[in-house]
Amino acid sequence: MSRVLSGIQPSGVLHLGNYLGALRRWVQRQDVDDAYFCIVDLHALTLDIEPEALRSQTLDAAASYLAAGLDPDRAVLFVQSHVPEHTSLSWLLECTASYGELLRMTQFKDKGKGQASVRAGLLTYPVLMAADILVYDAQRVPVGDDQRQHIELARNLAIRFNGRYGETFVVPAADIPDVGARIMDLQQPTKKMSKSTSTPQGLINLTDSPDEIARKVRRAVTDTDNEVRYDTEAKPGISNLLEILASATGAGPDELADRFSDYGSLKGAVAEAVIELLRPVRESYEELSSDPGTVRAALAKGAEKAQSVAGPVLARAQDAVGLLK
Ligand code: ATP
Ligand code: LTN
Repeated sequence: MSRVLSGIQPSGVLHLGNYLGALRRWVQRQDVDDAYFCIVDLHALTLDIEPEALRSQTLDAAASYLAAGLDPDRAVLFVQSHVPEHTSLSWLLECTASYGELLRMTQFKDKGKGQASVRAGLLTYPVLMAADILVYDAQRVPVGDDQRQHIELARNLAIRFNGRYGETFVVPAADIPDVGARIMDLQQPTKKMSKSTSTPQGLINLTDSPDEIARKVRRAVTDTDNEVRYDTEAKPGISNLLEILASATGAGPDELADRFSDYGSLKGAVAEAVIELLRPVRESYEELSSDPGTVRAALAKGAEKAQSVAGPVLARAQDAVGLLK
């Protein structure tokens, strides 16, 4: 069994990209791997967020985890801030990372752009992410394509720390799917679908009704030549729809392109596939959102288990750098 860890920020309602790039694959992992999945609430503080929104979105994200099929008896489900070992380790890793390498992170450049004041946490965010991973000795990290650079940093920090202080950390590897790793915004198909930057029309949320899904897909931005072809450079909107359909059905995007002769029929098929894919998730989410006790109980159990693993790893790292016991 290999140890896997991943997380999603409670920065908004979870969307189709989170589901296809992360959640759905986590569910497949929980029986074959020793799986740890957290809600990374501390990461959501890197951008401005109302305290009440953070609290409720954290609980909602946990309900989405369960609704997607994660099972607290088969995977460890928890909230990042409930396990303070993450932030303790993060400091040791901040003293391992260099300022220059953090400045080079593309997500820092993108999210910091245009802001009058950039939080220091936005710069050190990938170090906290490295701590999330390393504090569980995780071997694999199932994520979408946008996290590739962050996982590379986690690897580099583990290798550098091990080189300086002796073998301490497992060096993790990214696990990125071939299809569905980068679902694009329906209104701006050259940008990824994102909780914090997409407009409501550009996003398909896990909580959207079938009608909302159909409307958003129908209005998705395409191009004017009406030829269904998978070409992400020349036809980003159509390619995104093909990618979504491929991810939902298991067929390849090129093969699917041959089956449609116009945009209308492609959009109809995409809407139907997404509605059916998300139907059980939304129904289960609705039940769970009226039952916060079940969600909180799952998180409490997860935090206890997570801490029992993270504690000894943190102690190992503290000992390695020379903190007095
Ligand atoms: P934010 O906008 O707050 O950064 P996000 O929507 O980009 O949020 P994250 O919480 O950063 O989502 O990511 C959680 C997981 O979902 C990560 O594994 C990430 O790679 C994956 N993911 C996010 N957006 C997409 C997408 N558009 N396509 C595929 N995977 C995605
Ligand atoms: N940075 C990630 C979220 C994240 C994460 C992690 C993912 C925080 N810690 C640990 C995998 C493993 C993001 O913005 N998607």
